[in-house]
Amino acid sequence: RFSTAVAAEEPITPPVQINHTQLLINGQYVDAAAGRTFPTFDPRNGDVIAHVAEGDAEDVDHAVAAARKAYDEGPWPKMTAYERSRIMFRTADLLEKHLDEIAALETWDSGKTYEQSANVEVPMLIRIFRYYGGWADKIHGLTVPADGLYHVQTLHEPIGVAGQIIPWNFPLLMFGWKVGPALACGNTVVLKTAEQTPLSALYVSNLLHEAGLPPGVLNVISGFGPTAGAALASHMDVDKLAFTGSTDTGKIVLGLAAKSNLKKVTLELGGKSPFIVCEDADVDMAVELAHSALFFNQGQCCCAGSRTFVHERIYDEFLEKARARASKRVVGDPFKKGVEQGPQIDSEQFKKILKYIRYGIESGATLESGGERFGSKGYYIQPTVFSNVQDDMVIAKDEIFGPVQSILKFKLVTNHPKHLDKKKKPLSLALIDALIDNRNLDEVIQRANSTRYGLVAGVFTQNIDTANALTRALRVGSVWINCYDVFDAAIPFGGFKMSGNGREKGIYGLNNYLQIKAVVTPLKNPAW
Ligand code: TXE
Repeated sequence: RFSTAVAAEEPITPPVQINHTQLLINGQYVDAAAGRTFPTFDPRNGDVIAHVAEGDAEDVDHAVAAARKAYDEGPWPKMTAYERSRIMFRTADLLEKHLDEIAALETWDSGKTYEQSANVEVPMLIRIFRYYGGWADKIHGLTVPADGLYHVQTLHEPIGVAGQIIPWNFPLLMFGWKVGPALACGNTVVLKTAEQTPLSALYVSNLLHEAGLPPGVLNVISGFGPTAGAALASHMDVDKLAFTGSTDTGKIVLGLAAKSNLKKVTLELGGKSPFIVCEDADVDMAVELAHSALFFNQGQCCCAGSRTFVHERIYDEFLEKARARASKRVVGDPFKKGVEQGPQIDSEQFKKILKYIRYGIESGATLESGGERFGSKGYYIQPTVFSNVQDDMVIAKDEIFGPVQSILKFKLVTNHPKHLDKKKKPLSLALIDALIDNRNLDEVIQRANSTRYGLVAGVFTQNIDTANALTRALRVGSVWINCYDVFDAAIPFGGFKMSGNGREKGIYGLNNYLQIKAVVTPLKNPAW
């Protein structure tokens, strides 16, 4: 059913050279202080791609000192905002010029398809640099009409040294979402990449310097979480920490921040997002979007639509089509044109996903498609579909982070406003009542919300009232109605509940990197 011919071939040689494997501190590529390195692997076959400098607490100290100096003594926060903006725009131009190499490096290190890297992720990275480059000279405070004879103004100032810890599922996008707003606001940065994917950030950071970024403004540490990551989270001279990763590690870094200097922390964590297909949805569109909502990036997305709720009246048709679509998914070497799904990131994630597939089978869900590894080399997994999934099954509760779709049946009880007595109340109030009633009535709302996570949701319906009711009742940071995975530099992203706090991207993303200073001056000097 899956195109095994592709995996059996020799892996395609990536069209890129690896030039940067050292840590980037104070504008220089340097070895780790302890001289250690670690291997980064090709997920297509487990071969070593390169040995990369392994930073630890001492290197983090050096990087933070460089960032502190670049912040305190300048030139970065002291440069005109226009100059900062121009460096960010020049960076975007250089990223565009080197798009092919960057995309190849990203695919080689992470296993995502080259088409995705080149057509989606690197272009989004470029867009982020242009978006936040555009903001750099438009950040300003307010004048405040306070009581009394005072002139009151607020200054929106950078926070200082930002520590950033990113994961391996979108190495470059996470780099952009974090570095873009931090630099636009005038902060300096120490960023720790994920140990699985250190290469692309090192390459791209060189382009930032080529664009004119002064030394020390952006420092990049490759290394492991409990050493380099923990050192950054607990550093006394880091003013702000931005983290993307698992909820468990999010708790650890928040604790480290609290125990050290109470640095401000924003967290973007896991999810178990509902994808709700109502009775009146366009089934073919919903099948296709539910498929990509889950399988995109090998299922390794915090916002994966990992609980596909389908109304009972269209359930059979949806299931048939979802199974057929997954069976047609093209798995293989991510460098090959037309391939939709590459390997999982590493053997740990590969084993974790296969374990969850076993749990699904053992707990009585129906395996409709896939269920095993794909090929015999590397970390490929067959696109897998389970039906008859129940809310209390572990596959419906835990973040699997792999190509495993879980389909659940629901019954929507809609309290449409036409049933209301319009004579008693104006229609606008009646509508609000209807929405509130829906919150109580709808089984799917209760089930969708019954998770510790709250990142995103998809809603598929042609009925505006149903869409409104679900949108307002779902406790999530983003709702996509009749669409999914719409990421734009201007649209904020982040979670409710244990999916994290703070919002990245858009105007809201700036708040993470600014602090507000209130300045009060008497309108008339009291001594006069
Ligand atoms: O995540 P970690 P892992 C989820 C997904 C996945 C699971 C485990 O379910 O299967 O997490 O993945 C750094 N102090 N997500 O183990 O540990 C680490 O080096 C400071 C969802 O890779 O959270 C890396 O840079 N830092 C997620 C980053 O944290 C530490 C994306 C993320 O790794 C640390 C990735 C420590 N003690 C995984 N320990 C999403 N939200 O998209 C680790 N790190």
